[in-house]
Amino acid sequence: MAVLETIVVAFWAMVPAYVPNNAAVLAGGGRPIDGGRTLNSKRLLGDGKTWRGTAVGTTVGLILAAVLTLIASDASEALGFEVPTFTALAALGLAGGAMLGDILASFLKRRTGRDRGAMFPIVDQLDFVVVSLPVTALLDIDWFLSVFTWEVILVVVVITPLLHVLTNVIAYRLGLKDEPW
Ligand code: CTP
Ligand code: MG
Ligand code: K
Repeated sequence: MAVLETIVVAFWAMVPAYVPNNAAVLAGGGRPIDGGRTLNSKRLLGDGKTWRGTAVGTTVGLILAAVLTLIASDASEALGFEVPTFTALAALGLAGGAMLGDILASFLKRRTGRDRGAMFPIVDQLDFVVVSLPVTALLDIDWFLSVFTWEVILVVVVITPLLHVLTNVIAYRLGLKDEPW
C-alpha cells in the first residue's frame, strides 16, 4: 500500500472515532454520568463526562460511519483505491469505544489527583484509540482485520496525537473549549 493511500484509509476508518469527542464538547452539559459520586473523596469521573455529551458524541460517530459507507464506492473511484465501508458493529465499536476511552481516561485522571480539565499528556491524545480499536476488534474481528493492517495502525498512532492537538487548539481558539488540550 502506498503511503498516501495508507494515510487516507487510516483517516477514513478513524473518522467515526475522531469526531465523537469533538461533538461531545459541543453537546456537553446536563447530568454528569457519575451523578456526583466520589471515590476516595475525588469525583468518579467529574462534571466533564455527561450523558448528553456521550449520547450525542456516539450518535454523531454512527451517523458519520453511515455517511462514509454511502459514499465509499464513489470516493474509491475518485481516489483510485478502496476506502472502507463500515458495518454497524464496527461503527459502534469506533464511536462508542472512543467515548468509553475518554471516560476511562477521566477515571484515571481523577484517581491520579487531576482535576477536571487538567492536562494528561499522551493519555489525552490516545485514550480513544487505545480503547476504540480493541472494542471494534471484539465487536467485528473480520471487519477490523480487513481494515486495520499494521501499517494503518501505525499511521493512526502517529497522526492521532497531531490531529488531536490541532483540533483542540482550534476549539480553544474558537472559545468552544476551556483548555487547548
Ligand atoms: N463532554 C461531555 N461528555 C463526554 C465528554 C465530553 O459532556 N463524555 C463535554 C464536557 O462539557 C467537557 C467537554 O466536552 O467539559 C470537553 O471534554 P473533555 O476535555 O474530555 O473533558 P474535561 O472537561 O476536560 O474533563 P476531564 O478532565 O475529565 O477530561
Ligand atoms: Mg479536557
Ligand atoms: K479528554
